[in-house]
Amino acid sequence: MQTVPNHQVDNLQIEDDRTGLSVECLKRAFLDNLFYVQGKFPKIATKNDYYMALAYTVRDRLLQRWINTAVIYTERASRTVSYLSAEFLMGPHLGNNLVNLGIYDQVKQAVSELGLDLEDLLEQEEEPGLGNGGLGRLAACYLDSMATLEIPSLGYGIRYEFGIFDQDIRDGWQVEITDKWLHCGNPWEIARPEWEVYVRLGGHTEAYTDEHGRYRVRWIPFQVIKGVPHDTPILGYKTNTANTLRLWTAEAPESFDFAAFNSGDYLGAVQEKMVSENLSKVLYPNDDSSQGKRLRLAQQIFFVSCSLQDMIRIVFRQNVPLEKFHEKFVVQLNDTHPAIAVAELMRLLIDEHDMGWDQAWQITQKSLAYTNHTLLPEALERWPISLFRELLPRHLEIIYEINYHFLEEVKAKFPGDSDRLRRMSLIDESGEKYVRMAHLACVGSHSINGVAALHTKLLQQDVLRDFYQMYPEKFNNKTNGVTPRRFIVLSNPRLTNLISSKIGDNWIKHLEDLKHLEAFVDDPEFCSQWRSIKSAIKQDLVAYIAQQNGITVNPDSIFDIQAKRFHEYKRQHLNALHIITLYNRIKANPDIDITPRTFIFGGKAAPGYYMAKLIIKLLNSIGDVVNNDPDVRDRLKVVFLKDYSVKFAQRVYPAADLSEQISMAGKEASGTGNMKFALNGALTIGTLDGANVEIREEVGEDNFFIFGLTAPEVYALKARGYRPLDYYHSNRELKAVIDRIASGHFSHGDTKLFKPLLDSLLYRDEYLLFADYQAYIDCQDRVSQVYRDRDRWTRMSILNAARMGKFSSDRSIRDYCQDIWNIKPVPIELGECIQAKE
Ligand code: Z57
Repeated sequence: MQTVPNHQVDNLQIEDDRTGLSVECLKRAFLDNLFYVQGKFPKIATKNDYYMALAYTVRDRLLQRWINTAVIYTERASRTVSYLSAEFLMGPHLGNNLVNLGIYDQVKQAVSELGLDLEDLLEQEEEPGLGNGGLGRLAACYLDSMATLEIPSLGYGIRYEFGIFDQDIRDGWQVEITDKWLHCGNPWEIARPEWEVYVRLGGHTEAYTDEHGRYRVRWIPFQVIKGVPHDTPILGYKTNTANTLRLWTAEAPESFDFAAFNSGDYLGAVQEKMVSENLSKVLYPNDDSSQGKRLRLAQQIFFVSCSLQDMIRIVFRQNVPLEKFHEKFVVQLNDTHPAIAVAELMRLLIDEHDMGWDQAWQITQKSLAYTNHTLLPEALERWPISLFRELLPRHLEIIYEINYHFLEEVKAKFPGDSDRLRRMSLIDESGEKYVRMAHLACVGSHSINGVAALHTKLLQQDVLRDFYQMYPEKFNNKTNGVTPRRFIVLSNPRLTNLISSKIGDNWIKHLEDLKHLEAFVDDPEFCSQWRSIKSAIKQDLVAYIAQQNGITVNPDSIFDIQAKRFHEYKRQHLNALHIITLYNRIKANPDIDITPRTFIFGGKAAPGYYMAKLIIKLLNSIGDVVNNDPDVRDRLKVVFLKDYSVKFAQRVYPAADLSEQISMAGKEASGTGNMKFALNGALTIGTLDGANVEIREEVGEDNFFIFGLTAPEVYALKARGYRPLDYYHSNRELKAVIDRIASGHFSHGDTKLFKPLLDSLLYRDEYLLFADYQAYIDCQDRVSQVYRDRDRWTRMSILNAARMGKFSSDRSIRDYCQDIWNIKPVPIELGECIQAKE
């Protein structure tokens, strides 16, 4: 191991020390950071010290780009996207920044010359799990693409102290453990206390007349919370752009403490501080469902108000008149979680900046745009009026006034249609009164988009039908996409190198170029390289599973993977029915010729979602029996990989042969895991749901395993009256599967354990597992057949990857820029405006 180099004998400039990209320079900077930041030298440094030293070395190389970007945006007062999201599921930063800076190989060499392994150091990073699943990860992919396309943008959200819980599996059950992602410090963020803002909560309002004789409202809050921004640079791929992710932490304002301190109530002041800090304490762990908790509403107004105030500060600093707010910023609302922005922007413009209602309303509508991510009724946010009044009395008044004007508009367009008024009102008055956040978002925005073609169509026909009839011009589709930088270049270097060796590396920024791979689909040499890469990656996962789960897996078996949040509509239990079907076939005929399969599951269940947790228990219980039954002879293995995360996902996607996308049609808004699997050469078995429809269109129906009812067929069946018991009685294999579970075969004879799950299937089956069962089994039998034809499978795998160009998040962001944001790239030149040294 080398020692710290002597600075005197080296003639590097300080700038080079902080920005240089040569291996020599990187080594020096690394040791320098180890010494001066971590206070360690190689002999006593831990792995984490090395990780931190490397992270700071990389951060130093980002800062010049970051500062340059900020200066140029400020000088030009560039039009900017504000992406408001309660979740940003970023994944580890280090590897991604190495890829985007284009210094992965140099750094690998630099650390290896110091006797270290880069993969080892990357493994050290605790990822910021500040999101639940698809919605939060989409926000992260979009930040990557905006930076890569040189689009000025700010991501705004909450810096949760505890992100999504860590998942452990004990006795087959999910157990939640608090996520302490900050406990070793976070080298990627910089706190900006100088830009703190204050957010009010509770209290009451008072009307008064101002000096111009105008009616005004004063809000006397019960509580004030301070928001402190923490900034993380978001680097584009091989550009000089470094945008910002700005996350807010909640603190108690000092002035409040002081009052209490002076009165001698020191502990009371500390108490107050703790109450305030609660606001950014923890991420709500529900994906696709809303709980209606008070603290959650407080989190929403907190980050929305902080962010809008921050934007107004920027507008003033850049000498843009507030009347032109909508020219400087476009604010994209990631679902309804930030929909309170409609009322908050109105309040800021009217109450705090003296603007009139009509002008404020124009600016608000022109600035805001709303993305819907769900068709599930339980995910549509509604807040009880009583809670709203208690926490946000002024916002409730504003919402009532918006509603008044809005309903007048509806009356004018649809005279005499009182039922329509009742359906469209911002207030649900059918029982206890609620504020409907999706309605607020629709009314207050100039654009409403769904996240896949089918989803947008269903929004227009069903969930938001009245709004589509009222404002057809606001509706548009923006099919989701994923970033190829993280989800193939970083996570699958072997495939990346093979692809680039054939078609160059333009595809990394222009994913449609992957289509040039089609020219090699009949090249036996290429096909065999493709196959051996997949096989090597599967081998890596085999080793991981052996070490993690103690299960021996056959690397030649089909790696059949379902990795996503647990939810009944996603139907992980349909997958379970297939496993048991194969198991029953083996039990009935142990010598049956079966294509070996490894069923791999990953994903978390919301802690309060009993049925989802029971499904996890079922999968683990099936694994315990199937994996150890001598009759099975290792032809089937069931593996539950605990604590699925972005970091882990990067390992899983490249290893898949088969991607399970089997939601009930009409329920999955888009899905994005489906895209990541296919991009890495997995074939999909899926329903015609969400973006599956478009993936199949792109890869060709011969290269996609489709099954099951379509969305219209689902509605028709439910309308006719669906009777799951009929399927149970008439389908011999299905009955045997259900009876096998009911018999206690997977629960040590306990016939009660899975009864709630079985009852819900037999007597309700809301997500039509029984109706789709036979089609699914038949389709899986076809998969097993095709897999036996190695060459055919490889060909299909290559064509899948080659035809995924559409699903780059770069394409999605270009579409947002064109149709909604009206924003053009602002290229950043390095060097001229800011030097690292005076
Ligand atoms: C979430 O992850 C999604 C929707 C929601 O309403 C909430 Br809350 C969380 C997901 C959808 O379920 C996926 O289908 C979609 O691909 C993803 O959002 C990104 O749009």
